[in-house]
Amino acid sequence: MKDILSHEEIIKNLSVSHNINLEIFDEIDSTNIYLKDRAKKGERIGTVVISDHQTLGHGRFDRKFHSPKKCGIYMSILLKPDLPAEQGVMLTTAAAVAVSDAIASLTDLKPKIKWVNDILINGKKVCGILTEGAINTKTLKFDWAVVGIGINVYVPENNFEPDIKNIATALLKEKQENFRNKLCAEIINRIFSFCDNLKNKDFLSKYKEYSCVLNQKINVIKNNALLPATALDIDDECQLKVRYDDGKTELLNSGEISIKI
Ligand code: BT5
Repeated sequence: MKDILSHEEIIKNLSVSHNINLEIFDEIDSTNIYLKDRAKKGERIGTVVISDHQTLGHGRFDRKFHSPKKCGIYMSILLKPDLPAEQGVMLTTAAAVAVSDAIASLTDLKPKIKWVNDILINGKKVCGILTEGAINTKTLKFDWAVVGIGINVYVPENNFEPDIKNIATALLKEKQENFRNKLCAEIINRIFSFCDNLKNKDFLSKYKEYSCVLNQKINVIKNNALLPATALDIDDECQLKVRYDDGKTELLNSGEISIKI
């Protein structure tokens, strides 16, 4: 069975009314790098870039995102969200719900979201999301934003690289014809529909339902220190409210903090 990324198959499954400009690559350095560069040169909003392989896939803080050939989906979407810059995390949140809903619609899996940008299956990471953008200095809103999504669909032939072998997983054991095309389309449909209504934050309640950190003991990683805490809530700005073991509470902003469950 083959699962080949196909422009035609993805377009066939799109239901969004937006005029999407879809580009597919066999190989690229990074779909985010490419699309950010294009955005700076005036690429039109609604462009979606998908690659079968990335040589320089990256995550937050320039961490590597492994993107082996024919095993995953490495996708970037160019958007112009009507949001103040400080609410950029809303895009990552909406994308996480879109990917989780899309996975749940095509499989029997139960995706969980680890605040703020990881999607897990059975406690292991199957997807990471990275939002990058340019802010207009007059309006302090986004001129554009690129939402980058990396998903492990199949386990690589020689397994995951040693550094992620114990923390990564994939959606499927066996190849399924057109699965990646269908999943891409399901994600694109949902992201564009959430982005049309970002202000009413409909996706936030779903985000909480998918969350695997709420009411759990976690470790907050701050300035290289591990601080034990309990995750209490996710507020309307998608900040994580935690209570440390000494009783103090804090609202965490995704920019600076990582957590371990
Ligand atoms: C992320 O960063 O997880 C965001 C990843 C975004 C990747 C997409 S792919 C399309 C677009 N183009 C890009 O260049 N990027 C975006 P972060 O939360 O910083 O997590 C990075 C960490 O995840 C690494 O340090 C590893 O521990 C782990 N990791 C790396 N590759 C992985 C993989 N394939 N599966 C699971 N975990 C991985």
